[in-house]
Amino acid sequence: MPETAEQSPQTITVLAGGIGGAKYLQGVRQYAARTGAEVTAIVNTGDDATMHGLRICPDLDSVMYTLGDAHDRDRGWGQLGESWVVGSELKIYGAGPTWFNLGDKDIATHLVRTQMLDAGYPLSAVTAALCDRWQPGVRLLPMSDDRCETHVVVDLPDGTPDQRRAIHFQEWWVRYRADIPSHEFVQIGLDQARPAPGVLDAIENTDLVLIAPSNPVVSIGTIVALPPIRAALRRTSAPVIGTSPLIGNAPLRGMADRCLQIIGLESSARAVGDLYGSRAATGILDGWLVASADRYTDEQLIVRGAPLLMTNIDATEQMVRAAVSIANDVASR
Ligand code: FO1
Repeated sequence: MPETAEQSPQTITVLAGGIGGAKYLQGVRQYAARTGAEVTAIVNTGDDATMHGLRICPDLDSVMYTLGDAHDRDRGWGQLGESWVVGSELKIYGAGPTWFNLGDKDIATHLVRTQMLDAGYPLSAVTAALCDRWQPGVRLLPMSDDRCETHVVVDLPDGTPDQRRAIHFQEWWVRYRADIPSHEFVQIGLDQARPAPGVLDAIENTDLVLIAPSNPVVSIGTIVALPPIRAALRRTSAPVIGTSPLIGNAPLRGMADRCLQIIGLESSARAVGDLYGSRAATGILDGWLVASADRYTDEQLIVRGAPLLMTNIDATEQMVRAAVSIANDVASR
């Protein structure tokens, strides 16, 4: 962190999930454009799935399309001006999963990604190639080039009682809307998954690390579940400042509250702050930006309140500036 407060971070690394993370990165990019900073986004790949033989990376695509200004503003995922011809044909064939909608433009992304992966390119190289077209204006890194999918242990509605099964996160969220008895999240392959090239360097050699207001369990939780990433966050000389994904202790959209409930936590800014933990203890945070209404005090963490509604990019940039201000306080302690 620069020695004087009025200077701003020249390199910023952001841990992010999908839709909320993409909106937050629009604010980080705008802030960085004003200060000349370089931004690297480390994006969750736990939501990734293979459907109809195509490798789909929802969070990487949400970030890429949003920063490429091509995202559908209402749906939150996929592209503007989408058509659904191929998906409809698949449904007529009864080719499952029929509950997962694939847009025609989106299918082109998945075809390019799947072809490159099949040719042996790692996901990080594929992502860089896709970004050549979309020009997101930040460097996009998958958290890992290795598969590390989030599955959910549930009681299936049509199964015999107490017959627990693990289903893919996408089936849990898209097919069942997270509305079935759910017991646990499991990241398949977590122990073998290595951080993608550049990820640890982006955490350890930067002026500032920001944790986006993404789902704390299945997005940020998945990224920091990789032991080398968690260790790098605890080791970096950069301040690590998180922004709460809750307002009034509830998420705007998505299923953060449902996910917190499943791991036995209440839906509150304090519970998420405790989940991430302070670096003064065994966690990853130096500072925690929460919605004004959710403010609380913590002995080991600088907790500040601010408006957290990302109504537009300027509002989001103000959130980023609030996080930078906490980082300056941390650095000058
Ligand atoms: N979300 C849905 O609610 N319904 C869908 O049919 C759906 C399809 C889909 C296809 C590609 C993609 O990248 C994302 C898609 N999503 C869909 C959103 C996705 O489930 C979420 O973006 C994340 O995985 C959770 O944040």
